[in-house]
Amino acid sequence: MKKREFIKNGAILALGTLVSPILFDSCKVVHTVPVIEDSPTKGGANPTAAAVYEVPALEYEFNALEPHIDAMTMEIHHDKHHGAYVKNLNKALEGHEWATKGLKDIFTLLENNDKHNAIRNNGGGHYNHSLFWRTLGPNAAGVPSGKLAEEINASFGSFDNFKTKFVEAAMTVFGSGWAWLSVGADKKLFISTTANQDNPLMKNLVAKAGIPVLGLDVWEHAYYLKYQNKRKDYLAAFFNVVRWDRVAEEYANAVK
Ligand code: MN3
Repeated sequence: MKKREFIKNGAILALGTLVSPILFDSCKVVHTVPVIEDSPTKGGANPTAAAVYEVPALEYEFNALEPHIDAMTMEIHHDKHHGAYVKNLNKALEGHEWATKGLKDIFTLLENNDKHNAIRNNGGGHYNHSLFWRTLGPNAAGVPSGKLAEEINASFGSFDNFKTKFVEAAMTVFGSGWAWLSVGADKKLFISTTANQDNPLMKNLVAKAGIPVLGLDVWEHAYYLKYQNKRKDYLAAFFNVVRWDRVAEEYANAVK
């Protein structure tokens, strides 16, 4: 399928989700919709079938986030890096006892040992990047509104304070990892970081568990072509492409 058709179908399906979640669930090309893929795209009708995940199509062109995130970084990051996580996740789940479970369930089962490293790293890689692409977009510069804005103000004092704290956290990630804004069990927002492709849903692996609503990839592959060692410049640029309307959707689901 050509990219333009992909986008068109994605838009139609995205519209479909607004009016009919059932239609959406039964649609066979569900993976072209940029939602976070928690469950396998195959195996629904046959629960013993192996999970097969797919990289979600971007809703925007690779160059759409310029000058903040460059086209080549986006293309390599989405097609090659995310592509590899998905390929390796499918391989790791083949014949595995967890093959028919959704990723969110799998995340809660992970323990701090080396037993499931391939699923941990590649499952996290798939989930984290799916959230990342979904909460980015062109012409998105702005501030949160509504309940999310109120909660950010209540938790961090102001949106500017939140950004400062989020950037500080992202700067402390040594090597590869992520910075997160999540909703905890108490329904309050908190900032945290994880190493590698771990995320706050992996409750046995993190200091504080929660449901992530915004993730920032601070692996060098996310920024090195444009920013080299200047991670802080990348972090500042990131806020120009955050879709707060999408973060608000994730937040609304997390506090349900
Ligand atoms: Mn990445």
